[in-house]
Amino acid sequence: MNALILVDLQNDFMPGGALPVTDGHSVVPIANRLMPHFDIVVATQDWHPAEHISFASRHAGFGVGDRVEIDGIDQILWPDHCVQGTAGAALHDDLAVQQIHHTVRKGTQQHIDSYSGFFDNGRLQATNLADKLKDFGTTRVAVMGLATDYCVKFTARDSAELGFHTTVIEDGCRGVDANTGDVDRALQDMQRAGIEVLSSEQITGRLER
Ligand code: VGL
Ligand code: ZN
Repeated sequence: MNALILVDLQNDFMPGGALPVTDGHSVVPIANRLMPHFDIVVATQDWHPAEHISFASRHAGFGVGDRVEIDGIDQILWPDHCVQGTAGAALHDDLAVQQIHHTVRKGTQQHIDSYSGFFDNGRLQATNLADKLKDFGTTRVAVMGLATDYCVKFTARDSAELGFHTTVIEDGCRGVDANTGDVDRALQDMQRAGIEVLSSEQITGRLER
C-alpha cells in the first residue's frame, strides 16, 4: 500500500502567516493532484499550546532564530505559530481535505517540540502515525509539504528508519532556508538516509492509479 504524508500545510506556514515559508502555498495544488493516486493520505498539523517552548516569546532575552538547549535538546526559537485551534493552525483552505484519511497533530506538549510526524524531537513519545500506516498495510511512503529543512526532513527520515520505502516529492516541498543552502543540504541528507527524491510527475508515473 502507498501512503502520502502531507506535512504541515497550515496557514501559518503560508505567505502572510506567522512563520511563512516562501512560496508555501504553491504546493497545495500539487497535494490536491497527488492525493487520488494514493491508498492512504495522512496530514500532519503542527499543533502547539499557546505557551509552547519553541516560541521565542517564551524566552526572555532571546529572539526568533536563536538556539537554546532545553533538557539537553537543541531548540531553535520560532515566532508564535500554529497555536491549537487558531486560524493559523488550520489547513490551507484550498486543500482537498475530504481526501485526507487521517490527521496527526504534533508538538502538542508544551515542553518539547516535534518536527517529525512520528516522534517528538527527544524521541520520548510516538504519535500514532506509524501504527496507522502499519494497520493499513503501508509499505511505501511519499512525503511532501512544509518545511523541507525541518518537518519534512524529520518526518521522512523517521519513515525510512521505521522501514517504509520512503520518497520525498521535491516540487511538493518548500523550505525555510534560514541559512542559504539549508534546503539543498536537507535533500542531500535525506538521500544519504536512503530516501528517494522524485518529482510529483515521476511519482504519479510510477503509481498505477
Ligand atoms: C516547522 C518550524 C517550527 C515545520 C514547524 O513545519 O517545518 N518548522 N515548527
Ligand atoms: Zn512548530
